[in-house]
Amino acid sequence: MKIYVLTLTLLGLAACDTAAPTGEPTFGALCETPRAPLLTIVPAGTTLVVGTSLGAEVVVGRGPADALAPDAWEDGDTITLPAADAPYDVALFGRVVDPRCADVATGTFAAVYRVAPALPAAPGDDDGAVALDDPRIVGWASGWSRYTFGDGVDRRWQVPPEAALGPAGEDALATAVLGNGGEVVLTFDRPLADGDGPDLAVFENAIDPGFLELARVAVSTDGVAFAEFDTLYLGTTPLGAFDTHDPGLIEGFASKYPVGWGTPFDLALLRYHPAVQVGAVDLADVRFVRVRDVIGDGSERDSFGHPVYDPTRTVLTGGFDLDAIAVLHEAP
Ligand SMILES: [Ca+2]
Ligand SMILES: [Ca+2]
Repeated sequence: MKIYVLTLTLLGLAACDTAAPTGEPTFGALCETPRAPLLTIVPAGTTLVVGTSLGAEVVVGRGPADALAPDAWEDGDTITLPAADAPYDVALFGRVVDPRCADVATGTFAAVYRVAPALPAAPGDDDGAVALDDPRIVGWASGWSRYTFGDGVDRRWQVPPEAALGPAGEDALATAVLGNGGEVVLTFDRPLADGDGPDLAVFENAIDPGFLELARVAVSTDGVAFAEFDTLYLGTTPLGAFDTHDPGLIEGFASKYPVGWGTPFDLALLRYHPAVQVGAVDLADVRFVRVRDVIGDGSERDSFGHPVYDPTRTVLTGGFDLDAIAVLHEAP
């Protein structure tokens, strides 16, 4: 039985709705709308598993980008995106066929994937990187509600994360230092909302295109339930503390780009997240954005189950260094 790997990292929200301590799971969880990792762009050759938290039987299908239904339903829960003709857009679908769900209305997963020969590696590679003076920016994070720094943070950097508030800049030292495994939650004057294209952009302080540290980004309406963006990491080699990343191996993490360029995030990619599906996170009313440093020793996994490597183990300004979070769409 294939169980979609993302479910291993859900926030406990699905868990409370999924199973009694013993015995059969509830039908509501068993028959949930299936999903696959959703990213702005995926490389050709990617294999997607469409599944549910509890591994209900799923069929999948594909069609043209404007299709409302698949050309045909295919057995199995897996789709591999072919390399031929990339770049291209394709619509993928999935639905639960488990007979125990026959009497339960379940939703259909439907998403358009942008398939490229390879992931973009630099701003300007058709990747949607957001410049710090991008005219689409309508605001910046203005407050914070939580800051828990990890290890590897020198005492001088153990200060409230005020440096991450307001506009991004070119000063690589004006950042909130998260430390290894640390996290910060920022707040905004007005809620963010899902509009056309990216809705927020996260800026780090990398002074060199590969001198990146990775973080996971999640959003919340109430500051309690968070929906975390899917991630893809294609590197296979552990990185020492002063090694550099290849940005072309990274998608869905902050940060992919050097100082002055923000990594875009589209709230629409979270529409099948269980926290959104049950209404705990409202994509038209996002009030909190969480940025959490990735422990880069390979112990953490991306949404596809790959180990994630990040410079390990960094000190002084260890971990992700958050410069700013830009708002591209806010609630009316
Ligand atoms: Ca959007
Ligand atoms: Ca890290």
